[in-house]
Amino acid sequence: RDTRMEWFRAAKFGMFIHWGVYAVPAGIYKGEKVGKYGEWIMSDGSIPMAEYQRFAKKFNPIKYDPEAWVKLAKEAGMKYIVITSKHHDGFALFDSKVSKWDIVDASPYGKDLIAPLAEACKKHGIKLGLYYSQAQDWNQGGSARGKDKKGKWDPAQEHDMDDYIKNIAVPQVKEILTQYQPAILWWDTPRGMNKERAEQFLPLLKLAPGIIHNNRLGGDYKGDISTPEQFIPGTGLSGDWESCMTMNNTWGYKSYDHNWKSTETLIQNLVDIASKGGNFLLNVGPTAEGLIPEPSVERLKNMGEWMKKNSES
Ligand code: JFZ
Repeated sequence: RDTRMEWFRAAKFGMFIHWGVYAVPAGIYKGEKVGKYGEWIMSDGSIPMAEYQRFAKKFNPIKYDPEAWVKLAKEAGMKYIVITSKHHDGFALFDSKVSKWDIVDASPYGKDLIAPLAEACKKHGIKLGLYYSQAQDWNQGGSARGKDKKGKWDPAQEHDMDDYIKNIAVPQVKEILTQYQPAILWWDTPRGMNKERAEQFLPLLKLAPGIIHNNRLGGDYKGDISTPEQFIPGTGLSGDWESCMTMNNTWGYKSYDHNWKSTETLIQNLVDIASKGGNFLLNVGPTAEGLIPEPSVERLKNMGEWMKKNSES
């Protein structure tokens, strides 16, 4: 009997965390509001590498309290957390030995952000998943899109993708799998991937026994779960699935996005998804100081209260 998916099927509800250097500009570049998603600001604003990298010098999340985040997730009734260990800007929230574009070498904070979260998760019985952008890496030679899907926007980005896969992405996936033993590897996005590139990642998964991975690796690999994004599928979706969704309009923190979904809507989404056999991965976008925005905290607490009330006999 394959028991690997059991915890995931029972979980129903998880916390997605989009966090990184993009929380510094928080959606604003040169005084202008840029793009749809906060974490896409470098691409949407065609920000040159050298300039974007300066934001890291202001990424100093001294208010980061991973145990408080885990407790909040638990209070909301969530059973797992998936955090961006590296998003498309390539910045690693962990101490990578193969790159200086990480929290330890490029920020004033200087400490691994994933390690203490992994520890807090373990302590409180919450599963930890890691999001890793394997194909897009706008600062280290992975694929890129840029405004109007034109590709790279800074000559400094010219770099062989196979070289990037071999020397950055594969070693970093090895690092996160061995160091944190995550329960989920959440690939994103398959842009520029092919079978040959995807196949360099697959054998690494055995480094974290029992790991579940999603369908965004590329090279036609389907993974263990499909990932409808920002919508709830109808009935009849086969296989394991997880709907991920923002609480306002952005994944990564934006200072001016106040378009919050109501607690009622969020509860309805959770019930709708759970009744159809899926999981709900609900996003928070912490600030550069390391705080989950108050409207998100409030909604998560309210969801938890609703669940508690409705599970009493
Ligand atoms: C990706 C990222 O580009 C985005 O920043 C965020 O992390 C999100 C969770 O995932 O965006 C996608 C990926 C897949 C689809 C749409 C947006 N899709 O399948 O429709």
